[in-house]
Amino acid sequence: MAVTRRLPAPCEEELGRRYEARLNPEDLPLGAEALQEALRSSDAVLCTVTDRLDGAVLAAEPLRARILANFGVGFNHIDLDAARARGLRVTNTPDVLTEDTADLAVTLMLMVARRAGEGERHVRARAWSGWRPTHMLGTRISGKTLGLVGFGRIARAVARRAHHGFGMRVLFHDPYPPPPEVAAELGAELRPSLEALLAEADVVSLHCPATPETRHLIDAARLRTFQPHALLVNSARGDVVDEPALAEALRAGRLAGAGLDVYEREPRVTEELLGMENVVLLPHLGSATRESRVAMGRRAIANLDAFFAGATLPDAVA
Ligand code: 8YV
Repeated sequence: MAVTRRLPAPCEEELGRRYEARLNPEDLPLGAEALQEALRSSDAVLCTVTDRLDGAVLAAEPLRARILANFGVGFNHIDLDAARARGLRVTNTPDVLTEDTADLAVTLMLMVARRAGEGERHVRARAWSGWRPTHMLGTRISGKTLGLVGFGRIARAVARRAHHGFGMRVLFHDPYPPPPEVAAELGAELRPSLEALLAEADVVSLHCPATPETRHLIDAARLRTFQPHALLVNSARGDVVDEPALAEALRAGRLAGAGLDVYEREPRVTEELLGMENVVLLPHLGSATRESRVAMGRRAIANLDAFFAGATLPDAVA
């Protein structure tokens, strides 16, 4: 079994006990050649978001691997059609990271609204001259309107926090909405059109998967429908936002700020975004708690165990 990145120690220990695991102690991301070598020499590959498993990589010959157990819920870095065509099963790790990723989305929302990144930089630069009534005024979050794009597990966990914790009005848009009672329990109202949701929200938080349909869902035209005081939070995937269009909209004052955990070309962050005080930039930390990361490893191992036992895969995506 090839494990493409370092995992939390309890997961590597568990893998070592049960499998002949080839670990990556240097923890450098694998390029196309190294991924192909893993596919040629291992029965299983435990991969992550930094592995670009596209059609060309999955064309590796002779292919020994039979399963890609992804460490993470998102799998847009894996070409599922190519995997299926090569007889590869693919699994992910849903549920175990939901609460922590929702917390991170709320962290971004609060940081942008209350100018927390800017304030921290100010103090660390030793520029703070003292309290004053007009210093670094942000925006109140309590009671405002939150628009959720996508209403899956993580969005619902954000809705719960926003509605029950901050008394926010919660709107959502999802092409596959849940039964009305699920939304009602979270105080969330469906908006059948994305544009209507964007126009009404004080904060827009993205929670849709990255698919060909959602690529640049937030583009220049849709950014024009935001209210000028609105904030955008992205803890989903960078591809969902047209990054240059976002920078342009921020520069033009068509929205007031953004909190980003994910980017179009990770780990690259554009100079333009890096230079903006009203943008909070985090390094893809959504699920980065010890608890989530250990649970994600265990979930990936549970899928591998099921595969090699010939049992039904708990989290099959292909
Ligand atoms: C992971 C994530 O850290 O699960 C996901 O989809 O974005 C993050 O929680 C990352 O994908 C690890 O592969």
